[in-house]
Amino acid sequence: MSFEVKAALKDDPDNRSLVISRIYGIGGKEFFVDDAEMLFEEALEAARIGKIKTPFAYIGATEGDAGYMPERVADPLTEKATTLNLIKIERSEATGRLETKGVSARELTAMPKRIAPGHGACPGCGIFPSVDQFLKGIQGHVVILFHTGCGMVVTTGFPYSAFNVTYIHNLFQNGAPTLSGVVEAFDEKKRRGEIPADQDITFIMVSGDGGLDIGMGPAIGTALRNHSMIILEYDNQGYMNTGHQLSFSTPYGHATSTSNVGPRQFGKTTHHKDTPQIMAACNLPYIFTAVESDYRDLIKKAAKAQRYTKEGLVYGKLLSACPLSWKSDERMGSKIVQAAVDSNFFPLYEIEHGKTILNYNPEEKGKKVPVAEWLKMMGKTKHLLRPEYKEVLDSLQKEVDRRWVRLKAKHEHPFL
Ligand SMILES: Cc1ncc(C[n+]2csc(CCOP(=O)(O)OP(=O)(O)O)c2C)c(N)n1
Ligand code: SF4
Repeated sequence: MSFEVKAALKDDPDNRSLVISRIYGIGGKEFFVDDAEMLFEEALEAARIGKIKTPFAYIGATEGDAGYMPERVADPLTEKATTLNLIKIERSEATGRLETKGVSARELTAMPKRIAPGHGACPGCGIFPSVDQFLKGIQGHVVILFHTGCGMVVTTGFPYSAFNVTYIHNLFQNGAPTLSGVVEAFDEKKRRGEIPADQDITFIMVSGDGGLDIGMGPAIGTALRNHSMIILEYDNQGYMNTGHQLSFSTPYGHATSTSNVGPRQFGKTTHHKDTPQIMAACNLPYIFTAVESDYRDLIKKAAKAQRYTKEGLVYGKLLSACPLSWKSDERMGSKIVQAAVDSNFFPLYEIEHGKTILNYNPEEKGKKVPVAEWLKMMGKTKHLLRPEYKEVLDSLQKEVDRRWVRLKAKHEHPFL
C-alpha cells in the first residue's frame, strides 16, 4: 500500500512528502495502540527533521539468528527404501483396464512412512491414515505438495516438518499450477541431461475439500494441460482448519459453523458438489474414490494412480473423518466412512479412460443401509433424525439414490 501511496504523491513532481513504510500483522503478530502511537511519533519526528531514519521496517518482528540451522531429526527416504515392488500391475487384455495383484497389508507395512508420526492432528483425524495408506501403494521417490489446511498446518510446525520426503506448501490458487510447474521443470531437466532420463518421481498434490473449492479453477487448468501428477483430495466435508465452515462438499442438512441448526436453519441448504464427476468431465485417464476402511481397495488404487501418471493427471477423492467437526467419537472414523459407503453416499468407484467401474456394491453384499444409519453416528447430523427435519433427510436420501442409480447405469452401460 505504501508503494501506491508514494506513487500517487510523486505524481506531482513538486510534492516533497516523506513516506515511511511499516509492515505490521505479518505472521499473526498483534498490532497494539502503542504501536500506532509510535508510528505517529516517527512521522512527526521525520517531519520535524526533514528526513526519515528508517524508510522501511517491520513492526513486532524479531530479528532472527542468521546462522540458525534446525537440528536434523531424520534422514530423507531413499528411492531404494521405498521401492518394494510388491504390487504387480498388468493391463487386462479382456477389459483394457489395469489389474493389480499382491496388495498385502502385512507386507506393505515394510513401506517406510513418507509422513512421520508425531504431528499435531487431533486424535482420530482421518487425513493421515488415509494419505498414509495411499502412499503405501506408491513406489520410489515422491514430491508432495499440500494445500493450506489441517493436513498442512499440523505437519509443519516450525522449525520441524513431519515430511520425510520433498515437500512443498502452496495456497489454494497455486497448488496445482506450482506442482505442474515442478513436473515440467523435472521433465525439462531430464531432456537437457541434467537428471538421468530413467529417473522417476511421482508428484502428488494433497488438498482438503475446501482447497478444491477455492482451487478448483487451477485444478481444472492442470487437467486441461494433463500434467503427469496426482491430485489427492481428502474430503472431511468442511473447512476445518479455519473453524469448521461449510464447503461445497458439505452434504445437505449437515451442521457446520456456517450452516447452523435452529428455528430458521436446518444445516447446509444445498447438496454436495460431486467433484469426481467434475474431474470425470475433464476426461482424465484415471479417477477414483476410496476410504481407509477398505484399505486394500485404497492401496490398489494408489498403485494404479501412480501407473496412470504416465498418461497424465490422476484425481482421487478420500472421505476422511474429522471427529472435531463431525462431532463423532474419535475411535469411530473408519466405521463412519464405511457407513457413508454402505449408504451409497460415498460409492467406491474408479473411472479408467472414461469407463466407470463400481468397486463395491453394498446392495449385492447385503450391506446397504439408509443414509440415516450413517447420519446417526455424527453429532453434526443427529438433528436430521428428528421428525421436524424429515423433509431434509428425505431430500438427502433422494439425492443419494439419484446419484447412485446414475453411477450404476454408468457402470453397466459401455457408453455412459
Ligand atoms: C485463498 C485463501 N482463502 C482462504 C484461506 C484461509 N484458509 C486457510 S485453511 C482454509 C480451510 C481449508 O479447508 P480444507 O481445504 O477443506 O482443509 P481442512 O482444513 O479441512 O483440512 C481456509 C479457508 C486461505 N489460506 N487462502
Ligand atoms: S480439525 Fe478435523 S481435520 Fe483438522 S486435524 Fe482435527 S480431526 Fe483432523
